[in-house]
Amino acid sequence: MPDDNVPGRARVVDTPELAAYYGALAQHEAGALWTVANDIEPWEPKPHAIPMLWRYEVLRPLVLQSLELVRPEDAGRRVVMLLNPRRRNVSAAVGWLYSGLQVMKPGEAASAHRHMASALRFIIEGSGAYTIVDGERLTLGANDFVITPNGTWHEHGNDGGTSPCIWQDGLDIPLINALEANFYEVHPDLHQRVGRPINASHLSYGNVALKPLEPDWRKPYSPLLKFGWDNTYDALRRHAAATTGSPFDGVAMEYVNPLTGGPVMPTLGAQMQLLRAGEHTCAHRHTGNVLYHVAKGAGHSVIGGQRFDWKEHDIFCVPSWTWHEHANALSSDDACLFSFNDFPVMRSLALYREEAYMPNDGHQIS
Ligand code: 1HN
Repeated sequence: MPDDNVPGRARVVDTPELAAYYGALAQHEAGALWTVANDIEPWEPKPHAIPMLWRYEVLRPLVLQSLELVRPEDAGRRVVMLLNPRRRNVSAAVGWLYSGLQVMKPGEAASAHRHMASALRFIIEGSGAYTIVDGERLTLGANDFVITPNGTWHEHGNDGGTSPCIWQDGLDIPLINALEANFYEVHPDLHQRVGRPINASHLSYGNVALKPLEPDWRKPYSPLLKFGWDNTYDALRRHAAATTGSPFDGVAMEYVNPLTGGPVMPTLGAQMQLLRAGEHTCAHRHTGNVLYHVAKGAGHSVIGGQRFDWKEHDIFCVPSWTWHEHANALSSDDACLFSFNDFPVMRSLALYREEAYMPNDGHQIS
């Protein structure tokens, strides 16, 4: 809707007197609200980020090239970031979410650090990858999902593998920086002492619908740090046998804190969704930003009216309040989309809103 001539919206016409007045205010670090009111109060969210698709077949060779160019000891982390044209200044892939592809050679290990940003990783390829989070060593395979909540010591390595391992990192670092709340520390010994059994959180908390009677947990994030692909895919297929799923998301499940049923971390949520053979969802939009990773299969999504064709390990984003729908191209197999989002922030600030696309039977393009 145009801003001009709408009662209740700013529509002050410039005059020489007003120009002089604005100049006088500016001299005292003050300004007239009505000159910016319509920009800072848009009718609805106007995301800076644009819908994007990052193709794995294009990025993979570039990620591998970095193995010969920098060492983790020098670079800290050997990562190729995903950038969005109008979010480059804050290193965000979409909204206030950062993402990148990290690579490690067999035998490499990066030192431990901690920060106030929360992080997650989705493993793409390679065997022998591990991450140590607060003294717990987690072994990682393809399509496993692991969290590094804010404030936890963490370090990664690749041992036993014969090929480089590559994973996608996701962090809320642009948000934490925008809130001016970030702290960063290098571990005093450079590496942690592993003080719990390997995969301990998975052993105690990774059991479907069974939780310890006396949980030893009082932290604001999930005690379960790793969510394996086998369990996840199995859960989706079982759920698919019991439901038609959501018209917008197919058969979708959220990775949760098993003690609360809430999101895995205070600022970041994550999901895996299954699109049945040939399924094409209806479009909707919601506040909150999402980065998708194609865990399995091939298809396309229509995001803000634009079609993006994807296949395994491609990554794409849906900016806040942007119409989106997904289609599985395969007529004989399901497709799975991993995604992470800032919904926990939207929900805890009471900002979450959702709307269905009504025209054209719910599809943006025919
Ligand atoms: C970080 O801690 C990691 O631990 C990866 O692997 C990427 C990007 C920004 C800030 C911290 C890691 C990161 C990061």
